[in-house]
Amino acid sequence: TDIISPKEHTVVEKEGYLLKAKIADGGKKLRKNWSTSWIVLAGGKIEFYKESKQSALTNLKAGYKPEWVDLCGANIEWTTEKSSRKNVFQITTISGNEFLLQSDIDFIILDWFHAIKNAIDRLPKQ
Ligand code: I3P
Repeated sequence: TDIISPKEHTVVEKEGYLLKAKIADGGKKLRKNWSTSWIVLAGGKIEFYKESKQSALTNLKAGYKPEWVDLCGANIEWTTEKSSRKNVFQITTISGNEFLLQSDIDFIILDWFHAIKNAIDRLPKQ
């Protein structure tokens, strides 16, 4: 696991709130449970914070490590089948983790889709 620390000079490419649901872990299906997450795209990975950005930063200083996904070799695609919600895309990692991300606001979810897709395309495939 990893955290964003000022020491690492990690460039944050994008950050913001989205609805998130993890639907598989290591290929094993999980019960869908949507929750708002503070999401940070940086250094070829995405970090998911359960709380607000402010408390996330406080927890980071205390050594709390967020959930994160390695985008190396990951796949991103829009889906209309895995949710009744609009504006949903899925990220699937090499390790078989599957996440749905959603926003009701079209430009917000489009910006996120393109930012994550660009990050994936810049990374090695394995
Ligand atoms: C699920 C919950 C999800 C919903 C899902 C339900 O019920 O309402 O929000 O997904 O639909 O099964 P529960 O909380 O009892 O697990 P969406 O909001 O994405 O539609 P699904 O079974 O069609 O995936």
